[in-house]
Amino acid sequence: MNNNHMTLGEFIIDNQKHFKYSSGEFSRLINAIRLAAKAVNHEIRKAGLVDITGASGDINIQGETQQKLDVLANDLFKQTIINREIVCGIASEEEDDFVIVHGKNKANDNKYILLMDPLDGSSNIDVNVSVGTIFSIYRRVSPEGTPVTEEDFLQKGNQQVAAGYIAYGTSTMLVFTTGKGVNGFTLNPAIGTFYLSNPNMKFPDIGKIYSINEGNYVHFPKGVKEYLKYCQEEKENRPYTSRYIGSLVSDFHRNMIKGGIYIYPTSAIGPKGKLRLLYECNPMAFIAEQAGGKASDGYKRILDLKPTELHQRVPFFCGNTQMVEKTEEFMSKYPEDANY
Ligand code: P6P
Repeated sequence: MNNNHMTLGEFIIDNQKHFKYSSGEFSRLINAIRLAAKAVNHEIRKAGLVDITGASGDINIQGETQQKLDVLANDLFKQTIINREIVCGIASEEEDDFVIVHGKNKANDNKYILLMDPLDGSSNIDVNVSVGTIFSIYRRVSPEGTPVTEEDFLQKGNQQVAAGYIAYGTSTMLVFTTGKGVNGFTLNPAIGTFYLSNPNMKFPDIGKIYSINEGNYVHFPKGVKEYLKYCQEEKENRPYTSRYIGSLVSDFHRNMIKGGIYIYPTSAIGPKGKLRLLYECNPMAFIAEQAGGKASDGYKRILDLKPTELHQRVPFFCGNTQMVEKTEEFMSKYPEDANY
């Protein structure tokens, strides 16, 4: 990495004037996420060693003190964010309910809430496949100085002030948006600094990759089955290519760079789909739209969906605008409740 690339710290300073809320708070938010990302990255990079040598860090050979990595990631992000005195509440895939964060003074005047999937795809750790962290940030809607409420977490995705992910892949990348486009930063592990490696990320106009777990084909809605057959036809620059890592962050990141669509639909065995609206679909949808892409549940814009519960699942079609619109064309042939 030649050092004429801007660092994340410099980028934050240069861009905090664009953050439509308090600039200092934006900086503290992203700095906290940056610190937690480096800590989680460190744990992930040595995960395979714990069972072999136990020599890594303060974890003994039996791994007795080793927490499951997704719980460890959850605790690292939660503690780092809380210590920064910036949020009044946190929701996480690893927490049954939202966490009320009291500021130093009892009356909590922190203005933001954070929602996260601290380690998405964590089952891939055992087979050395990339995983990711996904985060989403809103301003609270309940009165400042009072404890955060569920209403704060059930805002529509179109109210997000920032969203991003960390991809723990062949390199570690932090990719985020505050509504002014999408920028990607790559960690130089030798010095622990994130550098702006992918400025102003955009989906290519044409996408030719589809990412879906075709093992569930027999359970898919008719519209999805017909779309897959469309992708596999020998005509009009098709067939497309199928690529599915089984890690949302990695599949999304590749599709944003190379052009593609990620689909996790409802199925006869999963009537609501698998992915969570609040801390997986909404943040990825915000990023996708900021990168010129689209995200829907097959019928409606993800960011316009009104959440009803913290861990609710929704079908997810996300990627190149033209590919998402083609899937919606097939899905619209069948009413939502008669798609099997
Ligand atoms: P399946 C990981 O558990 C995850 O939430 C996403 O990261 C990934 O795309 C999907 O589930 C994989 O699910 O059912 O295909 O194994």
